[in-house]
Amino acid sequence: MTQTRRELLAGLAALTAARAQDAPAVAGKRPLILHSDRPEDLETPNEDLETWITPNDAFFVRQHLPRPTVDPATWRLTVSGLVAKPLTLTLDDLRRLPPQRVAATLECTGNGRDFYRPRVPGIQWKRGAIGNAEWTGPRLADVLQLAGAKSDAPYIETDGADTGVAKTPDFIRSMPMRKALDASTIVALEMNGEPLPAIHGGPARLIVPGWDGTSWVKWVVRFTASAEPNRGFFMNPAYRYPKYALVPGSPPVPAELEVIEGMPVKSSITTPTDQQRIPLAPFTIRGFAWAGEERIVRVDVSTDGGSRWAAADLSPQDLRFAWRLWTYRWTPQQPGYYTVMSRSSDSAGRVQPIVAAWNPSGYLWNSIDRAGVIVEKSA
Ligand SMILES: Nc1nc2c(c(=O)[nH]1)N[C@H]1C(S)=C(S)[C@@H](COP(=O)(O)O)O[C@H]1N2
Ligand SMILES: [Mo]
Repeated sequence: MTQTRRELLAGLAALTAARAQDAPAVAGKRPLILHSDRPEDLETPNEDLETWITPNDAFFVRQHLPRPTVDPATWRLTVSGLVAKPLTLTLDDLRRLPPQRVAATLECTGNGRDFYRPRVPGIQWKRGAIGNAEWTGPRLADVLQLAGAKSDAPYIETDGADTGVAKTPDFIRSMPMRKALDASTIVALEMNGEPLPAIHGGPARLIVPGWDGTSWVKWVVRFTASAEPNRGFFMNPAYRYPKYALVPGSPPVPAELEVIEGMPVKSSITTPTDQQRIPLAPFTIRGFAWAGEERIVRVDVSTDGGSRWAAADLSPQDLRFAWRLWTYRWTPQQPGYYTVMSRSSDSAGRVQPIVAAWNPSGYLWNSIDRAGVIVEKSA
């Protein structure tokens, strides 16, 4: 008997899925949600966001330009600008500085863009352009001090080894000296106890705890102490957010946009996934919550579309800059359709909003999260 067209297609789909499992699309990564493979833009699926440390092979990836190949042996870092003596450092020079370990969540500014209405162009990230890791390396303050950077120089500019291609300019960022000198701002050489993977900026990248991922420059090759912020594309107009809420769908007003720094309070539901079917039995709802430079102080969960709320259990880590996992034990009383929601609150009194402020680039999505669940009578 000949195969029907539908059987044939199903067979092909199964084969493709099996191949995807055999050979992850990107070396060193388990299969992730692939938004682009050149340059790699990979999103972490919900099931890999349920451990406090996100494993390196499951950590999301975002880059704007072709990934540079950097040989740690010949890699050099220059420190220039408003400094007493400009310097060129090797990896060993950095290793000689006191190592600082920082647990911090890295989130892409565009995480959750897929949820904005009206839709916004750009990578349609859902919940997974985020991860939490332990980063180790010298303090940026110590690196700058080697060169005698003037602490009254207002800005530090950082360039990575990637370079501009076609219409995409070089990736350069700058940040105020106040954040550069913070003891938690480091030049990471390690991620979760391993040498920093090349795809995450190895051999060295910036860790700017609590700030959006764009500040976390990968493959750093130059720090310049400067009097002015960098004015390149990745500081202006990219990665800016309106100073006041805009009418959804309206065009950006460039003069009324500002640089994004600390991240807002948010939580995400990782279990259940939207429209999941579960049996009528006790069930653990799971997720993560974080608050940029603040701490998460509570997460509330609703299983009835936001009518009644109850506190979730938080993971023990209560650290600035790092996320907290939360769980909520739920015993649905009868079969039916439920809307599960999560809402976090932080140490600055911020509470996750019902409506995230729409903005032309789809940044900083932080609406109260939700998932629809179908509870079925057990067989
Ligand atoms: N040199 C360089 N650094 C970069 C980027 C880049 O394109 N080039 N992308 C930034 C952005 S927007 C994000 S969200 C994070 C992502 O880090 P990851 O790929 O390690 O997850 O890196 C940042 N650092
Ligand atoms: Mo990003």
